[in-house]
Amino acid sequence: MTTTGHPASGESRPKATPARGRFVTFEGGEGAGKSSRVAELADRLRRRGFEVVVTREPGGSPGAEAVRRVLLSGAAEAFGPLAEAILFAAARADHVDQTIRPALMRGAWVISDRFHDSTRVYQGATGDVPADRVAALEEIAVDDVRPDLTILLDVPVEIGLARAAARRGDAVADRFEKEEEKIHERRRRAFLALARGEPKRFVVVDAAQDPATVADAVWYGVCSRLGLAEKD
Ligand code: T5A
Repeated sequence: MTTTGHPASGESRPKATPARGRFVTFEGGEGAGKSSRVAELADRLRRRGFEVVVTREPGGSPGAEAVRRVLLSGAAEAFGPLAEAILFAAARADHVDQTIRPALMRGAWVISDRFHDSTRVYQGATGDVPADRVAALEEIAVDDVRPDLTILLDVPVEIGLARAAARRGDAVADRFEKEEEKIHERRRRAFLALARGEPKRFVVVDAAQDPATVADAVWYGVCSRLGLAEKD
């Protein structure tokens, strides 16, 4: 029996089926508009009467938020991409156990601003952590809690970085934002390759359009893929 509240410690983890809510993740590069679109989608779903849990990565549970601070400050950068990938996985395991799985098991929708595809892209495809290690960490962290739908907000790198810089103002760019433009380009291509590889899970939305148009495209993707009527 679990007494610690941390089943990822090695005890068997409860399964998120069968009375399971819906799990939607948003992915994309810097400044793609994920946080904005997540909030709008949650509002639309709540107006339909659904319980919706909005969360994010890295973070989404007290333990994972503590790891987020370490990762985004750059404090773990010196240990290399594999160590960072392990920290992202540790944060994700806690996030899944403390936040996502309990919500899904009570039938709520969960919308996460980033999830395991970010590790595949940032630490894997463009961080040089071998794919088999990324897959092994993912298996441990995610277990059976896989997204039903992933919205990839695709935006040209220069537009995304300009939006992120405008929003940041005088604050310093974080560990990943500050990297060279060509790395951001590789990340964009890697996300698109993931989407091509799993077309049933992904919906790719052109996020360079105005916010209302992007929000409508997201809503259409969610309704058409997850069986909701588009209009009230
Ligand atoms: N990471 C994360 C990894 O390396 N591995 C992992 O496994 C995980 C989970 C997280 C960082 O960690 C890395 C990836 C990231 O580098 P973060 O602070 O959580 O960092 O930031 P991001 O997820 O990168 O998100 P951003 O803060 O860059 O931006 P969003 O959420 O995509 O965009 P948003 O909604 O904040 O919008 C940015 C600005 O643009 C405007 C908004 O109003 C806002 O000002 N905007 C638009 N403007 C014009 N047209 C539109 N359509 C717009 N949409 C939004």
